[in-house]
Amino acid sequence: MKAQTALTGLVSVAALLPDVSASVVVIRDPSVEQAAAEALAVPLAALKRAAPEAPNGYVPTAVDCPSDRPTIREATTISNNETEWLYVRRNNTVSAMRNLLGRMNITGLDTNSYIDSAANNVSALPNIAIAGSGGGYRALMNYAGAVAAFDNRTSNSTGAGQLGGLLQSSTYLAGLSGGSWLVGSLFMNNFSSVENILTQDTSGSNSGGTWQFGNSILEGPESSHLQILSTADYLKDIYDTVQDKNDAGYETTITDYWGRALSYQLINSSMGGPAYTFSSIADSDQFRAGNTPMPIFVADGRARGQLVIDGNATVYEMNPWELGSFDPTTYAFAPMRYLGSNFSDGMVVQGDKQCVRGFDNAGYIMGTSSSLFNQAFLQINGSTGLINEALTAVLANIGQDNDDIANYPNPFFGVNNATSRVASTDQLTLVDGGEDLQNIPLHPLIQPVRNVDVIFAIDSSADTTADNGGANWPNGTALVATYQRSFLPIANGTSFPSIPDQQTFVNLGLNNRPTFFGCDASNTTHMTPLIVYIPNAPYVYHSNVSTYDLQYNDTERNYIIENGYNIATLGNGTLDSEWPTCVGCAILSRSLGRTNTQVPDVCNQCFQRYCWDGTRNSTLNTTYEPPYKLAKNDVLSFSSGGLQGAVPSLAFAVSAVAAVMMIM
Ligand SMILES: *[C@@H]1O[C@H](CO)[C@@H](O)[C@H](O)[C@H]1NC(C)=O
Ligand SMILES: *[C@@H]1O[C@H](CO)[C@@H](O)[C@H](O)[C@H]1NC(C)=O
Ligand SMILES: *[C@@H]1O[C@H](CO)[C@@H](O)[C@H](O)[C@H]1NC(C)=O
Ligand SMILES: *[C@@H]1O[C@H](CO)[C@@H](O)[C@H](O)[C@H]1NC(C)=O
Ligand SMILES: *[C@@H]1O[C@H](CO)[C@@H](O)[C@H](O)[C@H]1NC(C)=O
Ligand SMILES: *[C@@H]1O[C@H](CO)[C@@H](O)[C@H](O)[C@H]1NC(C)=O
Ligand SMILES: *[C@@H]1O[C@H](CO)[C@@H](O)[C@H](O)[C@H]1NC(C)=O
Ligand SMILES: *[C@@H]1O[C@H](CO)[C@@H](O)[C@H](O)[C@H]1NC(C)=O
Ligand SMILES: *[C@@H]1O[C@H](CO)[C@@H](O)[C@H](O)[C@H]1NC(C)=O
Ligand SMILES: *[C@@H]1O[C@H](CO)[C@@H](O)[C@H](O)[C@H]1NC(C)=O
Ligand SMILES: *[C@@H]1O[C@H](CO)[C@@H](O)[C@H](O)[C@H]1NC(C)=O
Ligand SMILES: CC(=O)N[C@H]1CO[C@H](CO)[C@@H](O)[C@@H]1O
Repeated sequence: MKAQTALTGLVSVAALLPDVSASVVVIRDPSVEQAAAEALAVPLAALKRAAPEAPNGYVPTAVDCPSDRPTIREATTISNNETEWLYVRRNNTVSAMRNLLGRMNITGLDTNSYIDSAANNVSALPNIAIAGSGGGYRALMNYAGAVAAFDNRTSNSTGAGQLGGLLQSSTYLAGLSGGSWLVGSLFMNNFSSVENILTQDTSGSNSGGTWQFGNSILEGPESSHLQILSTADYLKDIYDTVQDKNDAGYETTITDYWGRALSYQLINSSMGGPAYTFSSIADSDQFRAGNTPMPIFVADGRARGQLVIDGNATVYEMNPWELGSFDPTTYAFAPMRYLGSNFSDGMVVQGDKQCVRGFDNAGYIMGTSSSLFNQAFLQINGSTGLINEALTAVLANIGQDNDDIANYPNPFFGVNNATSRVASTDQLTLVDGGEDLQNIPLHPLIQPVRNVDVIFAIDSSADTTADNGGANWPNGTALVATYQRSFLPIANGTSFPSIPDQQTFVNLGLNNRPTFFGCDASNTTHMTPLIVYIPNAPYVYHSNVSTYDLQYNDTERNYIIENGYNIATLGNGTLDSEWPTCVGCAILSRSLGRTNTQVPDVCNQCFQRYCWDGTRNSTLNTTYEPPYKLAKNDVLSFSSGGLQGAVPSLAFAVSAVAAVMMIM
């Protein structure tokens, strides 16, 4: 139950800065000056985390351009910012990798001296990426479990059977849709560990930590930073901030509401931190010092009026410095910090106050990668019963008005006129990165200019449709989509390991245990990373909850995260005590090839066990009911009954958004 208290109207920003005792009380619904005061409070603190640095909260604001005016660059390579940052980060991964591989018991290879010699020869050093798929809260939680397992700050994560330190060894941490919520939430919270985020709230259910999923996203969390929050105030705040952006002349869409609502659940700051920008990550101390990997989100381009998306869609990435695409249909990058500015022919138009700051609101960027409303619309056309006519009408309206996309004043206007699809459009219209079925954010990681060696691909997709508990598991669709796209002209020099059809995935159990693809580097014409595919499966909990379930109590949240931890570690080595060795071999594989180093026997044994060997079995079989992978006494169950009726959450969510838009 929520109650209005004397605290309502006041919010404390002390917990913006968990390690600092400074406490600033600001007024709710702040004016421009008040918001500026809140933003100013932050530099007072010693620690510079991703920050509420937008000049005017959620509302983008025109400012004077810096002396070197922002420009659009061609996508021939990565940005200078990334190149410079890589130098620092990759150097930092040396000792992390040395520690990690040293624990992995790779008999026959002196990993210490191997890594030490690679330290002076960056082309020998393994280059690791981690990618988390879409799939709503299921994806957020499953990815959180895997990232916790990879994080050496997690308790006991550096013991036998464990993989702690893989996160510290990695260069890139990518997220798509629900996967971007996890990555975004970690970065907006000063790259806290998952364990730290979870232990912020220890007093039972829905007790006020950052990840309060017990209330649906349209009800709002119980509290926002020590402040009891009523649903009405929550919705009004969301509505008001979006309205203010609209009044300032920016065309808003349903993604604005969605992004604001997500912020309340993912950003540990009062009122969902309306002034937190994605580009502020680039300025945070931890990131600049190369103590974290580089976050990358993915979204798809979708023209107005177009509903179905296929492999020819332009894939965009968002990173702390830039938004753009390597695809020839755009082939350019824009500075993240100045999104919203009036760019033309690759430059901001001349004049004072032509640069815009604050458009890259962190929630909006996460909302862009996950604007799944169009997807919902497509599903309704094919589904019956579940969703009522009224909702269908609402969604149809949204679809007709094209309100289901994220709008960006198009920074690529007049750029690459001959080949770009967006050279002559005013708005750049982006949608959920999974709509082209490439539901794992592999696209930025297979770009040859990034030289990634190995991608740990955490797949929480809901592909299977079988009854009896067999629905909402992955079946390899995301990998198949990326593989097939690699043959289209739009692939523009990227390539991908051979991937079998989905029925083979199911029949051979490739969707039920980790599988390596592309082990033989010589089997593809161009360089490809090795893919360590880690599919969602029931180890200790049936984590195949619906994408559209937007509500989880703390117990179920923790169970899904724990299941994810077990997926990544094979039950802490219970299912294969050599799993950490095999992960080490996957990390080293491409590097060993480049340095002409003999592959140790233990690695060859690993590859026999985990590499897909080219076998196919496409016999039609629609049954998929995976049993628990761990023994009964490891399986998690709820102690008492009290089953809550399942809320038709998407219906609720969408009608509530519509209600907010209409009522207020
Ligand atoms: C990115 O690099 C440019 C110069 O290439 C520099 O002016 C800018 O400050 C850098 N951005 C960040 C966030 O470090
Ligand atoms: C690389 O990292 C080591 C510590 O791990 C540090 O001593 C050294 O200065 C760094 N080198 C560069 C070029 O940043
Ligand atoms: C985790 O790894 C980092 C990078 O190698 C290292 O600095 C840190 O001490 C490690 N932390 C723990 C708890 O092992
Ligand atoms: C390391 O692997 C070897 C086999 O290559 C095995 O005999 C040994 O027991 C393992 N050591 C540990 C600590 O797991
Ligand atoms: C870590 O290991 C110790 C000793 O085995 C155990 O008591 C503790 O509960 C473990 N912590 C976690 C978070 O699993
Ligand atoms: C993608 O575009 C190419 C031409 O660039 C075309 O040949 C192909 O049919 C398209 N594929 C799909 C799936 O639309
Ligand atoms: C591209 O198109 C824009 C507007 O349509 C035009 O202003 C610009 O000159 C063109 N650029 C080139 C290089 O042709
Ligand atoms: C795999 O998933 C797709 C949806 O992503 C579905 O259409 C297809 O029927 C599934 N195939 C199998 C064999 O599970
Ligand atoms: C949490 O949710 C699960 C699944 O809906 C339910 O079985 C369980 O009783 C709930 N626990 C609490 C404490 O509400
Ligand atoms: C593996 O370790 C994690 C973290 O310590 C724990 O949550 C999980 O239950 C363990 N799994 C098994 C099967 O013991
Ligand atoms: C090797 O490449 C061929 C041709 O693309 C493909 O059919 C085969 O499945 C690949 N083998 C493996 C193990 O990936
Ligand atoms: C490797 C490759 O084909 N690169 C092309 C990608 O697209 C751009 C823009 O069309 C071309 O200039 C590159 O040559």
